Amino acid sequence: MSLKSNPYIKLNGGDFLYHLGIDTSQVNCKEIFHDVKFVCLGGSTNRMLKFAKFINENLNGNSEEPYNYAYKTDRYCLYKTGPILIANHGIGVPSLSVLLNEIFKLLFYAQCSDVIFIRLGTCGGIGVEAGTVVITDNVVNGELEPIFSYVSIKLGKRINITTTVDADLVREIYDHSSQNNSFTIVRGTTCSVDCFYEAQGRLDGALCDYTEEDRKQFFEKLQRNGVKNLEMESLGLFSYCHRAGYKAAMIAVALLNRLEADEPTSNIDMLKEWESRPFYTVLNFIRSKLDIV
Ligand code: R2B
Ligand code: URA
Repeated sequence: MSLKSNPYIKLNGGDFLYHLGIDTSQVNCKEIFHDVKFVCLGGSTNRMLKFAKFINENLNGNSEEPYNYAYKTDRYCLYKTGPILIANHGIGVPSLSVLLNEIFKLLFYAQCSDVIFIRLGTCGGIGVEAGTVVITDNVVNGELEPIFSYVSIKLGKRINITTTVDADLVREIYDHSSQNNSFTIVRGTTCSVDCFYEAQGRLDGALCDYTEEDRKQFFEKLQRNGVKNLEMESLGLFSYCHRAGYKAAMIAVALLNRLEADEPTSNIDMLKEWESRPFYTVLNFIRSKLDIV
């Protein structure tokens, strides 16, 4: 048996998942990971450890320190609590793509089925208040096209992949998340770009090749096109997951309203509280899927 998205990868071939530090000839992937149904991803290692603890406590009533399966490396962390795999992906699509390739292979070796990927992220809001949670229902690049673009060695060409978001999954997450929340949740288009500074129209980067007026026009264009947030991974997430045959969703908290500021607040306690808001949205959704009330 081989992987559908790559016939060269064989089930019993033996594989060193280098960036996770997992050697499949030493680790019994099927025994450990076979029951995985959700893969929850976020940028930072500490936030994902916090999320693993949160899920442990709220889903399993267990306060044990989660075990990091990727302990041999400091590139990524990898936790498992019940049917939920939790990892960090770093910043941007290149870092995310390395993790996704290795997680897709891990799920294949574990012979998992019907797995849903969810990114719990942070973002800059467009016309939404800081602290608002945005569920992506449409994704576009910096040119406002729903296209993920990469260069493949296939004929040395640029490949453009039209990228869509699963409307049923968005509805399901939204319907289950909008109960009992002390914060606002909205759905909207996410604009996914490759830089925190110039590609997001910031005036406070070290480099800036546009004017304040250009920036104003960019934000107006985003608003006219229903864009609610800016971030750096969702286009890659939706595109890679679709190619590998997985459903994916993106839930991100706005750290600021970009129509008002460039810099997120320096109030760390406030940032931490906002960053944990998508945890509740994901918990409600996973509970509903697992039929836990
Ligand atoms: C949101 O936050 C990070 C940049 O600060 C990046 O990973 C993203 O998409
Ligand atoms: N992440 C981003 O990519 N942009 C922001 O403004 C905040 C978080």
